Amino acid sequence: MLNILLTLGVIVLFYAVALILANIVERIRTLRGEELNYSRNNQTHGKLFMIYGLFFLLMCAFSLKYMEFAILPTPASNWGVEIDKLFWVTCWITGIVFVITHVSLFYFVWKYRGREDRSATFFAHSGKLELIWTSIPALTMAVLVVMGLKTWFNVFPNKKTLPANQLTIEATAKQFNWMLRYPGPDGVFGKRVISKEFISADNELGIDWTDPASHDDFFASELYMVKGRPVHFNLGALDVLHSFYLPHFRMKMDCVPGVPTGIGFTPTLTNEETRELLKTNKHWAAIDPETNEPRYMKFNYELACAELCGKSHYGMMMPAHVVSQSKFDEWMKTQKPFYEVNKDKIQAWLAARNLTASAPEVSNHTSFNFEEVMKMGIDKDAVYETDAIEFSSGSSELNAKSKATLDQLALLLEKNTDSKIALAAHTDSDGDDAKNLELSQKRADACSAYLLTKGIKSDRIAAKGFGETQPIADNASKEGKQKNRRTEFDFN
Ligand SMILES: [Cu+2]
Repeated sequence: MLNILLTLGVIVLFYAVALILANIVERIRTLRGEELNYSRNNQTHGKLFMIYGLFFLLMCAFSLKYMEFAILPTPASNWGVEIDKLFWVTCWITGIVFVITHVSLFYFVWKYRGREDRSATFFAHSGKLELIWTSIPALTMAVLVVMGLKTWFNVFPNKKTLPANQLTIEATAKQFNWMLRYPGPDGVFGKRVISKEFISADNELGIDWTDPASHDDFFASELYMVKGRPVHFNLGALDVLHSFYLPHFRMKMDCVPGVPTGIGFTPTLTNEETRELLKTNKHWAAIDPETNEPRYMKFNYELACAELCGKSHYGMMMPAHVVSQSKFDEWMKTQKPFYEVNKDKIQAWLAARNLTASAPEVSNHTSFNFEEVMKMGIDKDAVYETDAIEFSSGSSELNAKSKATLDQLALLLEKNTDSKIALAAHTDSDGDDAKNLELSQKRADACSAYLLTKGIKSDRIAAKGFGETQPIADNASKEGKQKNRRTEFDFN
């Protein structure tokens, strides 16, 4: 700080001395009776101006290079890549215009300086000139706007169908933190009731504890997402405007009290991968005196609030992590459902209102976990569900992930030679009933055909499509639909 003040002081003094010297020279000339030579003066000033212009442009280039480390690293989301492309196209266009206009500005000051032997041309109007300086910026703007709109429609698609394996997280902002609610293992959020009855200091979101889906919902103190798995945030705010901001993913959306908003993307880089990228960044590669390690070792993504929402606005920072599905599952296991932690309080609250928390339905449906089944053996009473056998909309073609799951089933059948498998494919209620039935049959058949290629005898496989006839959740909600699109199998 002192250094900067000293440097500034020296510059000011230097300027003052130059001014005084110039004044003295001028006075001496007047005393000597020399006439002021405006032409020569203007020429000197014009040249000085050009030198200054060059210095200015060089300083711009230098500061750009000097501050390069502060530019955000490679975007960690699919849309981030597109948004960065737009950003850089805009920077290049404006940068080129900046250089052209500034070079011309400083050059013209010298070229058109006042000279005694020439006078300025005057014209009031030129249609051609106006056409040029209107159409070029208009065209450039049109190109930028069209490119921007294209990206916008990608980021906010008007699509009803969601990716089958999408992770949905609810983020509610308040002064001054984020409440991140995960739907728990069932993938369904407990309902919320916005009424005085339900909302209290203990239940700020007004979660309806009579809804069994709420019993496994948990609040996370740090944001966890899965690499390569689409994530969607349902956004809200309790008090004032906030803004959900994930700079490393180039994602930002307002949180408005009373108006639900949302944003979604697919994380593409784990924290570990971004740390790797930051190794070459001079700020992040520098040793942190507190830990004696390079700073990048401690790097995490950030969730921040981008709306100046009050005096502790800056405190709305939360670490964010992108991890593999297996690490995410491990983390999920460490999270305690809010209902479990506060069971006594909630039970008392329910009892005071003569309400009961309806018990989760007893079901023999269980989600398929290959390692577990390998270890524990096949449960012949259970119906296994999996979303790892997935098909793109309207298709019955197996992708690599689905084949990998079927490979696991083939292994289990090889191991349990006395078992048979019954495969059942289900769809949600979107589209024509008969077509859904036909499609689900084709999908079940595709699974069975694949198992045949793995050497499983056809008399051990049964495959049936049920279309939309056997929903296990409400088709009115996206989450419900996602649960209904499933493949089930049981061993007998
Ligand atoms: Cu805020």
